[in-house]
Amino acid sequence: MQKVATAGQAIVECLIRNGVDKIFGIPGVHTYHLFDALYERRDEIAFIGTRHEQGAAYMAFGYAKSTGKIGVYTCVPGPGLLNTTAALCSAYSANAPVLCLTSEIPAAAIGRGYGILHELPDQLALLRGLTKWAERIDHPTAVPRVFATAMEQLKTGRVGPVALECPWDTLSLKALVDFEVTTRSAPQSPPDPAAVREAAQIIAGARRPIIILGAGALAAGAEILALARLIQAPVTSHRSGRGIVSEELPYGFGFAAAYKLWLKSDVVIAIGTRMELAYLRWRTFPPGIKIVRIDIDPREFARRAADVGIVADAKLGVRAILAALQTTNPQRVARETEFVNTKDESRREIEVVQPQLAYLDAIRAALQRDGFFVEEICQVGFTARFGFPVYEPRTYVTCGYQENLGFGFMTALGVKVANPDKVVISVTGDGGFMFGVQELATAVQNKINLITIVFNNRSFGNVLRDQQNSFGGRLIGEALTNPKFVELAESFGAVGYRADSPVELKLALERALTQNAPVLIEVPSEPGSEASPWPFIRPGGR
Ligand SMILES: Cc1ncc(C[n+]2csc(CCOP(=O)(O)OP(=O)(O)O)c2C)c(N)n1
Ligand SMILES: [Mg+2]
Repeated sequence: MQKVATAGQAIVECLIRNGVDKIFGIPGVHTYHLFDALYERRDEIAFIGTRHEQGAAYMAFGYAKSTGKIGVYTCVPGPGLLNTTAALCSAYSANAPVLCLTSEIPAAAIGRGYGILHELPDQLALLRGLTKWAERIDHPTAVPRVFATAMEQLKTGRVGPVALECPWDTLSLKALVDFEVTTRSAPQSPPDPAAVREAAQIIAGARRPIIILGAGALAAGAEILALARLIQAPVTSHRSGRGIVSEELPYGFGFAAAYKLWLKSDVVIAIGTRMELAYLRWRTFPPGIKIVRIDIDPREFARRAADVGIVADAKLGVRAILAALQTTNPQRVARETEFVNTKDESRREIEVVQPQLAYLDAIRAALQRDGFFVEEICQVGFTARFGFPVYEPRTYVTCGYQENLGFGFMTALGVKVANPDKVVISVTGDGGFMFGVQELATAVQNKINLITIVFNNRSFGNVLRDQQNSFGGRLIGEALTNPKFVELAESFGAVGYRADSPVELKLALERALTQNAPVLIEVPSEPGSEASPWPFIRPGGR
């Protein structure tokens, strides 16, 4: 199809052609022509305005992370863009397909240093440093081609965020645009048969194999479960890979439980993961353990060497291994009872992490198995990583290795927009929640009816504990004076409850689930009153 369009109209046309039906953001003079084009197509693509650009970017992140679909946000260049960078680097660290659409100063002024409204010295370089791929759109006719590459970057190989900037004046430039661009997506190369044979040989010889998953394995759940059954291996994950193999099954392990078997393992099969769990959290490798890795990103094998590295999509890689094992896998002793017992034992051990675990039990009981749980950098969030069982892929939403405080509530809003019929629960500390409190207005205005539980210990609790334990109680920067959260929620037009115990939280959640509005539940506690979850995240000390 050819038609006369501004660059703004061409961008919106390309968004729609690529199945995008939601866009988050804040308008400004540099993006008016993009917004006018969005107005024209408002029946096909819904715009959701936020109260700060970080909210828009986190919402796009939550949308993408919880679905695997492209999450799109738009912002003005310079400060608007800079406001989104923590979310953008989260999308990078959590392998989420987020598309950032921003503008630029007028094309002819770029790089000249006039000091034009929202000018940055080299915005494109900044974008390239924060994303998998970034490009400038120089002319309306270039939009379909640039977009095609952006989509390819978003959908193929290792997933990550992408950014496009289109200068202020270019957005309103009109031209005859041809939208029929053909992309030549490279076909997925099959895994190297020699590497597969070698991997299968190692796995066939393993007596106590273990499987560790990351975000790269999200689409390979059925194959991985088949492999786990065939070789009688426990399956675990640090964050993003949780729920790929349900923790309801004997094979699905939270990492605290998996650690108990890790130390006795002889082969690890790591699929679509950087292996942060083994290298940075557990840090102890069982002597002589063999490492087999499957990863679509060949650079991973340069970072962390493997005995056998298979460059492949997780599904194709595991399928190939399964096929190779058909003839070589030995008769194996069933380990299901051992697995169930190990998990029971681990559950008894983690019971000490109170009151967080009791609150998480109340949440798990209230949340349907396919409901979404969005973690945070807080005491309950840290505990959830090993103490909140996950049953479905993508339902445990994390920010990956950035661990940026405050991501949770805003990300959860995007999760709810993408999954309006599912229950979405955001857990957050008082500190983290206040990073995005203004987006309560966005939730109310757009009827984004999520449930947010604010654990209010009137402090940056993790900092408080660290300063107490490692700095002799020289407390600085940890104490927080907070608003009255229930009244705060109500003043925004949301529903506010308070729960003083796990039993009360359970009741509050039951009420929350019947509300047709965003709900905030405040759970107050004394500063420093939570047991440390860290011994189970990083065994042997921080
Ligand atoms: C963007 C960012 N800033 C600062 C930190 C450092 N940090 C980690 S945990 C934490 C305290 C969190 O406090 P709160 O949200 O109240 O949770 P709590 O630990 O009290 O449960 C801080 C400041 C961080 N991880 N990310
Ligand atoms: Mg706190």
